[in-house]
Amino acid sequence: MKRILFYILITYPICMATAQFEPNYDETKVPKFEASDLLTTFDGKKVNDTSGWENTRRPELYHFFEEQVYGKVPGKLDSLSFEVVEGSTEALGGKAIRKQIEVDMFKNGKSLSFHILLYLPNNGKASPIFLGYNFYGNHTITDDSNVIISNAWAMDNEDFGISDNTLTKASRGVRTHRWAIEKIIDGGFGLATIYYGEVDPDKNDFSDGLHRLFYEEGQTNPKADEWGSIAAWAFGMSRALDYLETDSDVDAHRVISFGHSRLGKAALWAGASDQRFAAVISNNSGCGGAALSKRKFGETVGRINARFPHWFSDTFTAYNDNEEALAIDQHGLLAQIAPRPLYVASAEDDQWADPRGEYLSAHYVTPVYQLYGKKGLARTKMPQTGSPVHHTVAYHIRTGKHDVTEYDWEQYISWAKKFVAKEE
Ligand code: GTR
Repeated sequence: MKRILFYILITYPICMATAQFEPNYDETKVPKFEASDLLTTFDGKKVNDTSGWENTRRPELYHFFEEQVYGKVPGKLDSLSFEVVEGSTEALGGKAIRKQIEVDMFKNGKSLSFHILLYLPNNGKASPIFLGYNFYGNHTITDDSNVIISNAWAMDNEDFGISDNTLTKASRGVRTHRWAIEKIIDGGFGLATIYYGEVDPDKNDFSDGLHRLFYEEGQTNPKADEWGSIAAWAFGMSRALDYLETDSDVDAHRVISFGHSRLGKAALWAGASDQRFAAVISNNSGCGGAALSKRKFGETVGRINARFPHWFSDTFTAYNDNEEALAIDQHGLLAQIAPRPLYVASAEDDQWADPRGEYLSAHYVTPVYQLYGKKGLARTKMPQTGSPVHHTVAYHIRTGKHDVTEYDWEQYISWAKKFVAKEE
């Protein structure tokens, strides 16, 4: 008896504590909250036109996310250089041009390089581009044996034959299903991709990657309101865009920032912080991406900061289990893309990313697009699975898990043809 009592006394508090930390997947348990009005400034002034949006509200939203969520970039690079290190006009059976570009970033006597893998339609035109990071190296997105294998740190993955944090040819082509290259090229678009680990290795260690270039003498970590990894990845996308602007085979006014999951968060922040991106696609970006934090559905701010302490600025931890204190929710991030085309996509089995929270967030930006006479997602009700809504703001939810599928790409391509590519 005593033993049973002892067991209950010991396990009860543990069970209670875990129960409290179980993710919520029950819509009836979502806290009541009002999403702040995007067209009212933090000090209560109404925004009625595009100049009020561009000169007052959008900058204050940007500064909020910069200071409270992703962190400030502590300055500019000293210099930047590009070199096309490999190329072919006979890629993908002759339908594409391939280029591999080394981008070198210099600051405070230190440097860091990353590689862009670029495929372009072999049609003699300057092409619009999808630009997005990959998780395991440029060589994983295609079977093309000419793709250079990165020597940057990589997450071990037994299924992909990656061990000792080193990429080898064992992982060539393991992620082809996530990149519909042929469809992209046939649709008249180019694809530019970068291994995100070359810009900042995805681990809680600020001694490597981009951050270290910006340190002052003796500094080992970014300051509390400075950038985490997501902002570093976003910065890398902008430097890739710097290169694309120099490439006459690219229509640099039509570069779409694309990303999946954590890299979808980075794609959104890149689009918000760099107005040169023509459009943004968030694929299953979830918490800290498109999803509303105040719903506390699936992944929460506390959870993401505990598991990935290096992704956001330290200031974001003030909202751990305290989402209601956010002056603006993630719809304030999506709104910064306006009036540029924005696509948010979810997957049914990806409840961790809160599909409903992703949809609502995109829905709430509608009034901002209306200021520009553009169409958003007027209905509060989510579209049915497999019934995409394509306006300047677009959304779909598909069947299946957290991933990027052929279906997702088919949607992005047909939407981008209409809203991003140049009319003939
Ligand atoms: C999860 C994380 C998500 C999402 C995802 C991914 O573990 O909780 O926010 O970013 O990783 O990037 O695949």
